[in-house]
Amino acid sequence: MFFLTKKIILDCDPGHDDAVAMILAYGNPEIDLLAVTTVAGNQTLEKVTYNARSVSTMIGMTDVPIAAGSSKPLVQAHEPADVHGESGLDGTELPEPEVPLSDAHAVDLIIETIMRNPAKTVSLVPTGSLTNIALAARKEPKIVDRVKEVVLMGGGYHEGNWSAVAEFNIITDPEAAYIVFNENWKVTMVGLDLTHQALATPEVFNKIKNINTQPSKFLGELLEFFKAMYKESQGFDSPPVHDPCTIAYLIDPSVVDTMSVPVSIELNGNLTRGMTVADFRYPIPENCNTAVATNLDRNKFWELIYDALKNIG
Ligand code: PIR
Ligand code: CA
Repeated sequence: MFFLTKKIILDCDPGHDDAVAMILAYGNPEIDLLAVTTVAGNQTLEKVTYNARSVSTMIGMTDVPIAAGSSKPLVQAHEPADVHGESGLDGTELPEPEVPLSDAHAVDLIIETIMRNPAKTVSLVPTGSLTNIALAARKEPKIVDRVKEVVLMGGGYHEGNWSAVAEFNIITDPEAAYIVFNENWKVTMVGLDLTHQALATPEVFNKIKNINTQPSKFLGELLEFFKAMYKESQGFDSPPVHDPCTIAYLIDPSVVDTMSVPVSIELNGNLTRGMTVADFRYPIPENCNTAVATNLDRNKFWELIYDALKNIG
């Protein structure tokens, strides 16, 4: 099948699964990765930015600009996610970054990249807290009309991981999420309901190992660490690899089923702050510009990951 190349900006906080998203975005020929921007989330801004550059170096991605963004959420204090370890990418030896860091702030690089490209050609793919994206929409409101769509990893309509009802990327900056979900652009939420289907099973580990390249070894080590942490902290036998599900959806929409429903961000609940409240009641309003991901074609998803690794070599 023939797909048109999709231009994307990956805004991330690597992060084990963010690293897999970078690999998929760079290794898949349908994706034109215009920029990688970073945001404090899984670890401090300094650490996740180092990690983004280190992963880029490992996979030979020397031609994609990397810019650092917000070091803090809009309102609350920053809180790292311990499942990624002290470095944010524990479990392997990270290569010394050989790719430069852009002088631009992530927010400016995001705006500049969207405005320089034709309207409705660039998709924004946030896989961390939504701070940079919210700030970009506020600093240059024209981007809202101009982007093709926002496909983000975050939230969940029936699942939480950081509270009973909230997911890490949303609860770490709910005000930013509120801005992003309420702007007049198309937002597809690839949340925990979907990403908890993207489990790195023993079969997946084997397949990755058998590819037998430096990047596949690197990825195998990262996933081993993630697996151990997920077992210890959340009781999973196989760890969910959240972030690349966004990219997989953009490459081939048949990998991820979605449903268009209104989604609102809870800011005030004592128990529910950071919840992504999806309203499945009939009828769905006509002007609904939010959608949620529901079902993953697991085989197609993992095949995309293997192919990307093979392409990277
Ligand atoms: C945070 C993450 C993953 C696992 C836990 N327990 C906490 C990060 C991932 O990088 C992903 O983007 C999202 N946040 C999943 O909640
Ligand atoms: Ca992430």
